Amino acid sequence: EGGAVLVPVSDVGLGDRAAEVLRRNDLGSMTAAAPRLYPHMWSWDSALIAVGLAQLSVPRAVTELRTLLRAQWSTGMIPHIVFSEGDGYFPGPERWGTQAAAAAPGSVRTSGICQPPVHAVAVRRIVDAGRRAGGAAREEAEAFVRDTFGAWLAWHRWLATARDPDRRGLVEIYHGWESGMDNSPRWDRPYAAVVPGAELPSFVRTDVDHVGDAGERPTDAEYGRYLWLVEQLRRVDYDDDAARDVVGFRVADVFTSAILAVASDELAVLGEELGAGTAGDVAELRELAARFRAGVLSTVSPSTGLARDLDRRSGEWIETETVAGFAPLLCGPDERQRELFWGERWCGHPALAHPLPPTVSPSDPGLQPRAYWRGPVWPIVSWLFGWAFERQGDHDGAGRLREASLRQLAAGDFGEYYEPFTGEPLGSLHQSWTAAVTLDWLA
Ligand code: 9YW
Repeated sequence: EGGAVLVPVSDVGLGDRAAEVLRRNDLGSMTAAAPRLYPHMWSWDSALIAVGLAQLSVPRAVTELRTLLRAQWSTGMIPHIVFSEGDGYFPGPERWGTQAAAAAPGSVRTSGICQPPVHAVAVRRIVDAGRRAGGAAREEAEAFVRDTFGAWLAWHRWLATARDPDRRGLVEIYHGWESGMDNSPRWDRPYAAVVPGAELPSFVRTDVDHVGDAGERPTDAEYGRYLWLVEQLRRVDYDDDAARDVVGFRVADVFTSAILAVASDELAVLGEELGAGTAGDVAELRELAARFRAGVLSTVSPSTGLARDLDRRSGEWIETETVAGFAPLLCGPDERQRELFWGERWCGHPALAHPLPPTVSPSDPGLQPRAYWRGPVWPIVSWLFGWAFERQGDHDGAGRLREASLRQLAAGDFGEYYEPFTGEPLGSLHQSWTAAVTLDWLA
């Protein structure tokens, strides 16, 4: 990134450094997910970034989410990337070709897929921060909810219809990118069935130029499949019904489903508190919360106690032991899962640098400690569980995750992800959402 070098950690506190990262990545009305690797706005990043911004400036946090909503499709979908003027990221807007999609917005360039719906969690945080600050901040936060309640509701409705046509209470995804956990071993089997056609236009990756070691990123073969799915969706102009028939990857994602459940509850409470939406809207959100929570619970493996994704194309359960297996714990209290979470197959594993959930169980020999979603600890994942624990009244659990995370983050690099056994920051440094959740933990 341009500009001066960040001041050493000894000179200023961790919170000041985190705020500085968000300031530097600020593009005006959106925040780049990372200075070089990700020069655009990502959907679930922007929500978590708003959680951090709310601690610095409620109006700036509101602006972040208003920018995201300007990119919402007429179907209700919130796209996973809103492109800035910046370049250096592939696939960019030309490759996505979403201008041909009937539902895409006219004035903003976006991708054509989505990401987990954590946004209502951020809206709640913004309202709470506004109320603490009082005065104009409170008014702005509350007005924001009244203005945008319908847009968030449309987003949840779209997920519950276009992506759960059989009403199983599980959100289907058409691309690993939609899960936010791009190359998680959860997706290995479904991706094995994705065979890029000869018609796949050639491509040059740029992501590997921005990290020290390409081994921390997905492989070229993985990228070929990612782009083939984009190609399949593009050919049907991202039409929801057509996409379902043509796309080579269709998986019911249990983690996204848990987020939809808990975020629907949050949105219902906000609607009620602020008199936004009708009583019917609030009741509908509560129904969604119940339906998706039941869907999540229906996937739990009796033998491992972990929730599973379902490959809709092969009909098979996905049994890999990843952090997504704790989806039930994210959307409600669950004693058996809580024990597993702190137990020695997970956060209590003796070899971990910090008692935090890695993306793959440290007892699984397949864990790759430096490889993206195949083993490293992602601070935002720890934050989501801490937030959920707090919400469930488990202050002890939330406090443990907060303390361990702040120790992991103390050097002030704000890594995209961390090596679980050494605590080394990996991927992009000065990652916006890592800085943002740090600010929330410090508040
Ligand atoms: C990519 C921005 C995004 C996150 C995803 C993460 C990564 C982008 O970065 O994906 O091109 O690989 O997997 O969850 O939103 O931080």
